Amino acid sequence: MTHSKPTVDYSLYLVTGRALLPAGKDYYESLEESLQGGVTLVQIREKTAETGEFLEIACRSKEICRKHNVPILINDRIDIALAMGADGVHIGQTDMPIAVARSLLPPSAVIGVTCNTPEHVRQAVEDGADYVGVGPAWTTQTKKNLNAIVGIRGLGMMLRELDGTQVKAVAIGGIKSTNALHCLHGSVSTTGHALDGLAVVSDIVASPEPKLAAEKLAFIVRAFKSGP
Ligand code: TZP
Ligand code: MG
Repeated sequence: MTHSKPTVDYSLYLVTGRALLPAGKDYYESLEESLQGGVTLVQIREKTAETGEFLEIACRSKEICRKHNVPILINDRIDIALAMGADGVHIGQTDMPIAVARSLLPPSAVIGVTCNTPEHVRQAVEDGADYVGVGPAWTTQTKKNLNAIVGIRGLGMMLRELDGTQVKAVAIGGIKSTNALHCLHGSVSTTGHALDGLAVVSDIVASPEPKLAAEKLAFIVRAFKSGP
């Protein structure tokens, strides 16, 4: 891992999901095209791969991300992140506690946490998370055992907990180019604290044209950030 924290642009955060690839679409080709389309951060999320396969996927994905100067995070598996020199990890509420992950990872590691309630966010801030993934904004088939949908208002309530902190936030769950702007505008109008980006799986990964799918989403986030 590198020594200083990488500069992270959370605008368009691709979370991978191999099972969602269209028939015949190669995983690495899809990743490459997504990055060409403007993905700014990547998380490798592997729920079914054995350790060796996960490591291989993470290593090859890292090469592709490095070419685009985009940081790569690993879902849950601190050992994989350490083994292949990821930029950090994303951990869930039932995974390893942040403090333990921090103690194992280099100081440069970016650590993100899934949060479903304002209490989760408060705890993540206290525990020193770099960012929180708030949601699920909408329902989705992508994640098994999905937590209760929080909706736009729920996102806003979680974002409020970040006032006065440096902790960043991305929304996740059912986000598509058709509702992305609503997600960004709706959540900021609830409490006045804006999202830093959107985390997306199926709208990019399941697309036969991931570059185009990413371009659409990246355009929306840029438009939101550049103001009215
Ligand atoms: N965590 C909460 S919802 C979700 C994860 C990993 C899946 C989001 O996938 P999609 O396809 O963008 O709805
Ligand atoms: Mg997890």
